[in-house]
Amino acid sequence: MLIDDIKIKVRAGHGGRGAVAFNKTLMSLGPTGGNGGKGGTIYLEGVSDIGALSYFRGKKELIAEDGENGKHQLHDGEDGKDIILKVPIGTLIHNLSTSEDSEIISIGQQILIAKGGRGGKGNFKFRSPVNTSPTQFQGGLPGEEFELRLELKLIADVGFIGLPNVGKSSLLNELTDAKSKVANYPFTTLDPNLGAYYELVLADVPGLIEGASDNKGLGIKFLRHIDRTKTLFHFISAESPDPVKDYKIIRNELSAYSKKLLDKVEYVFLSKSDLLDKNIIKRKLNELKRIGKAAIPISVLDDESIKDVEKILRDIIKQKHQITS
Ligand SMILES: Nc1nc2c(ncn2[C@@H]2O[C@H](COP(=O)(O)OP(=O)(O)OP(=O)(O)O)[C@@H](O)[C@H]2O)c(=O)[nH]1
Ligand SMILES: [Mg+2]
Repeated sequence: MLIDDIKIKVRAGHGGRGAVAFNKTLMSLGPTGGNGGKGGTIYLEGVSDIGALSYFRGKKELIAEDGENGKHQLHDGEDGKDIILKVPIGTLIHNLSTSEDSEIISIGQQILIAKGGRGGKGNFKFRSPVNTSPTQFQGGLPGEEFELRLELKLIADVGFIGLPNVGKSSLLNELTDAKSKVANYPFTTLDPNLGAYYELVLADVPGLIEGASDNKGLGIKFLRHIDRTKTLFHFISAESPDPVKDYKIIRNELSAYSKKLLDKVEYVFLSKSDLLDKNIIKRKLNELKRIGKAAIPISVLDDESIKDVEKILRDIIKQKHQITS
């Protein structure tokens, strides 16, 4: 199971205490207490592995090392080791303690999430002409401590949606190196799958059914992964007795998750078009046309139709460049 929503506690290291110590040689009785070390800081770092949040499963609290206390002879305590936690790109970090949100969007990007406490000053730092034998020292400061919710929202360009068993995974496998499981029964895909078509990331989302928003089937939690895609590929099987009804079922479920999903650019595909007679395909396309949807017939067994899809993908790539240039 893809872990895409998890709560954890993080606690950065506490700073070490400053030392109180004095030089023992007779000629100089000055203070020699060293400073405490800094507590370890906790960072999150972006990685490409979308399964990286599984590391956090069963872990309640992640604690960085404390700084060492200061020592005599002006030796400072060692700093506590930092912790760098890997999270998939597309992870939203909700700090439940401060209500602040941040986000990891690129590989290698690091975000500081809990700062280690500063180490305290040793008595050496308190010396002065009027206080040549100071006994003061500072304690270390506590490390920051937060409760976090890590929520993965995949960063994909195109989201594949539709009822189960309509050929979403088959097309993903056809277009990319992905090896999404394909089988002739509903709910073959249990977790979102990603594939790369040149620079585009395509996301195959588990099938939706009527009532998914009331937790029927696999529910609609996966729709978080198309929250941020610009474009949707909406698959309707040519085998469906009522393509318009299928279309509306999916749109209703999208709307129940978030109205914003309805505003995305949408391509409607009448999939598995090889299975039916041309005239029947035409009739089904017309039914969709009557509700204003110009569907495109596709089949993974027909090279021409795959080329049609690739043309759409190339256009999306072009548009992406226009936006960024
Ligand atoms: N004839 C034909 N069969 C297809 C085509 N595309 C997919 N199939 C078959 O349809 C069945 C379902 O395909 P999948 O790709 O697993 O469908 P899905 O939409 O990912 O299904 P879920 O993961 O359950 O939501 C499999 O048996 C595929 O071999 C097609 O273009 N033509
Ligand atoms: Mg599938």
